[in-house]
Amino acid sequence: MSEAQEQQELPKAKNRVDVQVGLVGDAQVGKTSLMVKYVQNVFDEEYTQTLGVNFLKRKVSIRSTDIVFSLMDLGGQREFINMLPIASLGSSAIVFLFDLTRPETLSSIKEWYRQAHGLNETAVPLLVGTKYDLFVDLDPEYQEQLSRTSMEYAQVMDAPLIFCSTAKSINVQKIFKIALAKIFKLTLTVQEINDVGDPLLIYRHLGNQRHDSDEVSRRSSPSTRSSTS
Ligand SMILES: Nc1nc2c(ncn2[C@@H]2O[C@H](COP(=O)(O)OP(=O)(O)OP(=O)(O)O)[C@@H](O)[C@H]2O)c(=O)[nH]1
Ligand SMILES: [Mg+2]
Repeated sequence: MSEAQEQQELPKAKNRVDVQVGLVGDAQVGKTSLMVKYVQNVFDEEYTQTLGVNFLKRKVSIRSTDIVFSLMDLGGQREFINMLPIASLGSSAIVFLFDLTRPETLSSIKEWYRQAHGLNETAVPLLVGTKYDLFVDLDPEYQEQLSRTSMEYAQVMDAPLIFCSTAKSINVQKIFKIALAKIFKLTLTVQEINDVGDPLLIYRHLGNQRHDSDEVSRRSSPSTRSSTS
């Protein structure tokens, strides 16, 4: 059989792109919960501290491309900071998480960003506020203040800002859709949410200033208009 015939008879192989995403932030903000929800669609109310780095994979298909996400979840206790390179180096996006009910976890983002961005300047940063289901019951003035401060942080980091609830499945899938769109510089049709008090989803003018040197951005250009779930 000639080579041309052989190629015709084999099923067409899908393109495969590997994308590593790091998850960082203080202890108990909900990094592991978010990753497990995204990969296994399960939520556990009980807290199990992450010792070192957790790692899960999920495949999503966009048109003829399989995107294989490798999610690297770093334990938030200070003692694991020496493992930050595992979550940062090689990541195309780094998700910085804080707990919407604990403002001090947002303040900590400065230090997480300084260190992770220092290790990997080309990774797309995303700023994610967790536990929106609890936040929405707090004092409206607090909600307003925290939302405004988060927006300022997102602006400085040039990072999309997303409020989510893993417990109530709010904006979980969208975090990773936005990460993918920013990594591959794709147009995204997800509706933005800008009103204070709502689960914010702001990405259009944020997270676009990454250098072009990241190799994944040259490897494929699937469209996120088709479903990624
Ligand atoms: N109500 C509510 N609780 C949540 C949510 N996400 C996580 N939690 C809870 O918050 C606690 C901490 O969640 P984890 O995912 O273990 O936090 P973590 O950031 O991985 O913590 P470390 O591993 O110590 O860094 C657990 O009890 C979760 O059930 C959420 O969206 N809503
Ligand atoms: Mg954890």
